[in-house]
Order: sequence, then C-alpha cells, then structure tokens
Amino acid sequence: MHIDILTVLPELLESPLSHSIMKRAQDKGLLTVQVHHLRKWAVNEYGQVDDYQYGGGAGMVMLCEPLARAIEELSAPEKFDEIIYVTPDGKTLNQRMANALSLKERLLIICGHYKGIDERIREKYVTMEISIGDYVLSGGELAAAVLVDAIGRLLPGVLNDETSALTDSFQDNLLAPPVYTRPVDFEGMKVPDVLMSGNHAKIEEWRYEQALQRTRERRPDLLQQTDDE
Ligand code: 6GU
Repeated sequence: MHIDILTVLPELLESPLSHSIMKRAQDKGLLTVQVHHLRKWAVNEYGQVDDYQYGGGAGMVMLCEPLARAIEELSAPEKFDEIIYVTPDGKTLNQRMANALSLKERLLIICGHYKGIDERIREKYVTMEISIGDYVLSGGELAAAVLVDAIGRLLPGVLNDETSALTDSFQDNLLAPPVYTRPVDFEGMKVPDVLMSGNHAKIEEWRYEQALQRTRERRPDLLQQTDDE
C-alpha cells in the first residue's frame, strides 16, 4: 500500500510513523508513506497556502489552488483509490472502516489546519471525510497519524503473529479480554487458574466470556451495532 499525506506540518507526522509497527511495515516494504509539504504548491514566493475567509470571522482557510495542484500532481502517475480529508465533521473512524481501507492500494490523506480547507476542494476531490472522535484537535496531522497506524498494522505480514490483529479489541465488536504475564502471584493477586490449565478450548471459552462481559459493562453500544454502522 502507498499513502501520500498533504500537510503544512510534516514534522508532526514524522515521529509517529517511524517507530515500532509502522516502521516495520515500511522496512518490510508493505507500506510506503510519503509526507508532502503543501508549501511546495504555494501560490506565491512567501509560501502562502491559506487566506482569510469570505464572510468574515476569525481563522484562515486553506486555499483551493495549492491543494488542487498538489492533488493533480500526486494523482498523475496513478489515481488514488480514496482521497481522504481528516476533519472533525467527518464520519467517525471505527475498526470496520480501517479494515476496508487496509484493502486499498493507494490513499491520499489531506490534513486541514486553521479553519479547514475550502469547501470546493471537498466537493471536487475528496472521496471520504474521516474524524477520529468527538473532540477537536488543532490540526489533522495527529488524526492522519492515527489513521495510518490503524490501517498499516492490518496489512498482511505487518504483525508478527498473523492472528493477533484478529483478537484485538473491536475486531468482532468486542473489547479484548484481560491478559496476564509473570509472576503468577503479584502481591497476593493471582493469575486466573484457567490460564494455567493448558486446556486451550477452555481458555478460549474463558477469554470470549471475559470479552463479552467487559463489552457489556463498558461499551454496550458495540453489541447493538449493525453491519452498516
Ligand atoms: Cl480528523 N481533525 C481535527 N482537527 N480534529 C479532530 C479530528 C480531525 N478528529 C477528531 N478531532
């Protein structure tokens, strides 16, 4: 998979995408991420990429032209499967959306800043608008990093244990069960006996029950969700 990201703050994206699992995905050649500075397509020698909004009001709006030129140039070798604008008024990201996006070949993520991007860019180019939750960040960069991580770790071969993505919280609309490691007795708190039994069928059953119980207690909404949510 190849992901291009358009931003005015490339520094914010570098670190989160160069460590741990995202690093491994890229080192293995399973994922390539290219972060592009929007200034490269600025409208003048001052590097201008935003301007005051029509109608007045505080906050700048990202100009059409730099974005349009950048999108056209980056689409030229090969069209994007999706052009994603990360924005608090988009559809809230969930595991189902991450799963679907992990099957695509080529994505462009546009990070908004200030008051966001001119509406006409959304109309003409953007195919998906994604939010990462009901709160406001100062820009789309951290949301883009979250999105790339959520997608990148699902690419086949990225995770060591191929099955581990399948037992994540949310994979079947269930939260993950509790996990334990050494010691067996931590200050009088013991690891549940079933996990020491060696009976794998029983262990799986226990984990499923724990996941279900935890989901009922903490996120009953997940159990109500239908296929198209
Ligand atoms: Cl995608 N962008 C910004 N600026 N804030 C957000 C967000 C995105 N998702 C949740 N809050």
